[in-house]
Amino acid sequence: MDYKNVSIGNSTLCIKLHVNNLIFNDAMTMCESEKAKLIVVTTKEQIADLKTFVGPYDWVLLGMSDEAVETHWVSWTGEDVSPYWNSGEPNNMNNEDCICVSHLGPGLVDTSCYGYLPFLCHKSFW
Ligand SMILES: [Ca+2]
Ligand SMILES: [Ca+2]
Repeated sequence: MDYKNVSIGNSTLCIKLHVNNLIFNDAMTMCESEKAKLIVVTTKEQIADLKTFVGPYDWVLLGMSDEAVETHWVSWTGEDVSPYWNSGEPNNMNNEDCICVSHLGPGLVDTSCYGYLPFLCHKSFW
């Protein structure tokens, strides 16, 4: 799969799903090698569209973390974010500091930054 323009929430984003699983830091490096970044989505509507796009792939990594300050979620640009979470999340189980979409519910879940997962790159003009 290559980059495609996909309707996500109110925007059209140029995105690509990688299914060669990587940990968070390596996923970001892979996106950067394609002049992209891990995607940042936070609203229920954006998340619903993203789930449709990833189809059967689950636990897909996004570009946000609370690694620097626990419970303070920021995007890779350093911007504060308030993601729409699944019920019971984020639960920081075993120190989960990254975020993925999961088909378990309508929102996002926190997950380990060291798990090997599929991930979504977003190409834009930064
Ligand atoms: Ca955490
Ligand atoms: Ca969690």
